[in-house]
Amino acid sequence: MENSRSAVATDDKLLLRALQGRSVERAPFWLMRQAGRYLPEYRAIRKEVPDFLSLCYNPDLAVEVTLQPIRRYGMDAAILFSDILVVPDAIGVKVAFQQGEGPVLEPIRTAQALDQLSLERLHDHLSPVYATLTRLRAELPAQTALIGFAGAPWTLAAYVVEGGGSKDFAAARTLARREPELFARLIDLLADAVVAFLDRQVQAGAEVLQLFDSWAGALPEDQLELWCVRPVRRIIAELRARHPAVPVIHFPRGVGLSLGHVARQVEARAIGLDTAVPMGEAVRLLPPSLCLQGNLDPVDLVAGGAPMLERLERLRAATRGRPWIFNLGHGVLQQTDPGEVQRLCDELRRVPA
Ligand code: 1CP
Repeated sequence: MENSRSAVATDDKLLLRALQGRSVERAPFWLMRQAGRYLPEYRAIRKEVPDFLSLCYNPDLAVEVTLQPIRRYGMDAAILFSDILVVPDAIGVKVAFQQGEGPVLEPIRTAQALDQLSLERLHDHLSPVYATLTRLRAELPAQTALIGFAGAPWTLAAYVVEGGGSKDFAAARTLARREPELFARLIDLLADAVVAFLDRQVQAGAEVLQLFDSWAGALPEDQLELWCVRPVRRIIAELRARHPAVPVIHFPRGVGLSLGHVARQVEARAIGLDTAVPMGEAVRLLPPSLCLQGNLDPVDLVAGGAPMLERLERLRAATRGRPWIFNLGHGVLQQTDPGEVQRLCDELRRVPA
């Protein structure tokens, strides 16, 4: 039986209350990429490890960097420190992060290459991530929710086929058009891996899950349906069946006018809005019970000062009466001044009149 004290504590977390559609005294907030290179204490830890993935797979260090922004700013949620590319790494795609160059992957473009990948070693490989979550759950302040995450299948496939980052992911989109059956096998494998990974994240202590579909906006309508909407809908349905109380936030970056369709189809508990979506339009377009998350421009946080706080006021006004989680429209930029993050968080913690 569940310990009743911890059940009450969980229930009290502002982020969870907003995701359940319950009343909150102020909007909960966290920031995508709240841990990372804009923080000097992150850069100090990063120097201790030979490469970025070693940081993701070291529970002592991953716990520490997850907690760094919470200690400074007291966000309402901590997001596991890891990366979306640990999933390709765990199914057998070789992944490396080269200093200053971003990720480099062994590209998967043929049936033979795809046949080499499997789920067999997934949990073994990702066990340090589960250990990190369990320790975080024990160490976080009682009011701070713990967010686990994964990349959505299309975004992962885009990196896997391309062999790294790209402006337009043309190789991945071309393979999807030319060899839809092969591409569907890759998407299905990634979707199975994501379900298994997120299921274990919840068992290890994650209370909320976010699916990052950072490159959803690269797909035209029919392809968006095949490679984003359908697999994400399946992932969310399977997670809901296993963990009905755990909310999923979907972040389909860049989908523009398809936002309403995507949101209705995938049935996430909340939708992450990117920088380009006008909040007032999102409020009109999306179902009233759907929790909205977003979407201050990360550049507004770099620029900082009073104009940033004015943008925040506009978001507050546009979302009044709606379940809303404050976030950025994309991750914190490296050149961000930690003092401006403090200014923003102080204002977010103030309960508006
Ligand atoms: O050397 C370093 O310090 C590496 C910088 C870095 C960091 C701090 C990378 C490399 N990843 C991360 C952490 C990270 N990545 C988190 C940690 C938790 C937090 O938010 O605080 C998360 C959630 C991610 C997710 C992630 N990784 C996404 C989805 C979100 C997004 O930004 O769109 C993507 C696309 C990645 C890939 C990735 N990882 C790192 C880089 C440089 C990239 C992008 C490569 C490209 O430009 O395509």
